[in-house]
Amino acid sequence: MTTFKQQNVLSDTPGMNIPFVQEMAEITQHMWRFGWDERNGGNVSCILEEAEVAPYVNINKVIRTIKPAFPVHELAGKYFIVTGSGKYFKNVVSDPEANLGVLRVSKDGQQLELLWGLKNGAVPTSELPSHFMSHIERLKVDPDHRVVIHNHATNVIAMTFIHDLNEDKFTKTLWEMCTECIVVFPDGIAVIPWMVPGSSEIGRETAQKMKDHRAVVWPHHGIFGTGSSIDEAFGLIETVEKAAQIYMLIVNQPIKQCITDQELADLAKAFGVTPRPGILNV
Ligand code: 2HA
Ligand code: ZN
Repeated sequence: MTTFKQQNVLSDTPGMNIPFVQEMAEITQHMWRFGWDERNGGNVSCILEEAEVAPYVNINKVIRTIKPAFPVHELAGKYFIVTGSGKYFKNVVSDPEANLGVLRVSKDGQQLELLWGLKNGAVPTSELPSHFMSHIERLKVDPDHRVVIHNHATNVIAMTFIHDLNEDKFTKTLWEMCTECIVVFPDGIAVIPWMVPGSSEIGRETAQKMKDHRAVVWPHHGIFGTGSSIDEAFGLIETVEKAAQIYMLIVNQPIKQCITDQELADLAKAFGVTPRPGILNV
């Protein structure tokens, strides 16, 4: 009975009839419940097709324009749903229109055209430079790419205090923590130096890594994960975080056995994936 009532409340909430709004509301709620998005931590952006936006949002009515930190010619004409700056993931589900926005990059790449949401003058996530630059690089290597998720995955952050930040070593440790890791991220995990968040510099550094990785760790801050869908990007982060959690559980314990490099290589072969070269000693 309670569940039925709750569902009714949700579907009556403005925006929750829109499939891509509902998906964003659900994923931000999951991340908040995992403890990865305290306060206003984390941000999500997802590329939308005009054909999926048009049935729900008047694409000919620009509510207002917002100036991006830099012109984004590469994304001209593309539609996005994004989380808002300073907004709490906890609150998206009860008021998507205040916490999310649907935007189109103008034809000349100089403006963001707000089409839905970001009520009361809200603006897109402070990490939009990193998101946009990452979208640009991922689209070059993966035409199916659509989603960038940033969050403060707890054990990933913890691991950046005690583990070598060399990305091959970081990747190798994660691969060793759970059998499925090398299958989920054979391309490995990139790590950048600590930098000031929200800046174009951290955006450039992150995007540079996105040329050949789908996940980038920001030491002592969190992780960026990308994918062809919210499920893919979220699943990638979830898998990295799970491996980091195992690492944090075992790091101070005497290790009796582990997965060998040969076993990791056999695993990759069995699942038809190619591990990033130079990491396994086989
Ligand atoms: O504001 O996570 O990196 C949200 C953040 C900044
Ligand atoms: Zn952050």
